Amino acid sequence: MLPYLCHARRVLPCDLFLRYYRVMPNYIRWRQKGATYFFTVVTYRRRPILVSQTARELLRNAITDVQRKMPFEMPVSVLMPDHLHCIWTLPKGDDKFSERWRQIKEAFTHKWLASGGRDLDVSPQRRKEGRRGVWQPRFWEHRIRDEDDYLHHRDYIHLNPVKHGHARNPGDWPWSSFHQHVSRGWLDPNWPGSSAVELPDIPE
Ligand code: NI
Repeated sequence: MLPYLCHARRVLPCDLFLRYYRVMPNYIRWRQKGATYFFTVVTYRRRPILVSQTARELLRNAITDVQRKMPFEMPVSVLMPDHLHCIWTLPKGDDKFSERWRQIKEAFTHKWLASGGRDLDVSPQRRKEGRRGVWQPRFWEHRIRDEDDYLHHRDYIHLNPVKHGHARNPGDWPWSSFHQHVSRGWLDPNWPGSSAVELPDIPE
């Protein structure tokens, strides 16, 4: 996709170079803190419960509560009705993303059920372990390798509402970090327009 910085000065046209610079400092800033990961987290049996106002508030609160106890940054995210994709950067030397997700899912489930949300049946064994039918167990995780990998996953996330048929353009879907990236000048409001975007191969 975009060449590395040392090549950029020589070969890139001016506007591309500027666009490149607008993206880069943030990736470098996040990378210096610790490892960066891409995640996909899915609801139990893909029930489309996540974009109701209640669910959105509960999920946001669950994430910020966990962030307060165990900090991480979430520079890119998108909420779909039955799953979410996001990128996290953890503090240096910290790889406890599973514990963070466990707490986020647990807090959401607890509040969701308390607010009248329904769960689905799980097996008696699962129920004995305290599982409820709200989230699919586990999650998809990928460690971001470099700048290109970061940009591919960022683009994948912002294009997800289009990919799943919920929106014609990334800007049409409200629950996406695309809007923040536009307001900070990192992305054009009409992105991707007619330009081809290289996306990673991700199952969800
Ligand atoms: Ni998706």
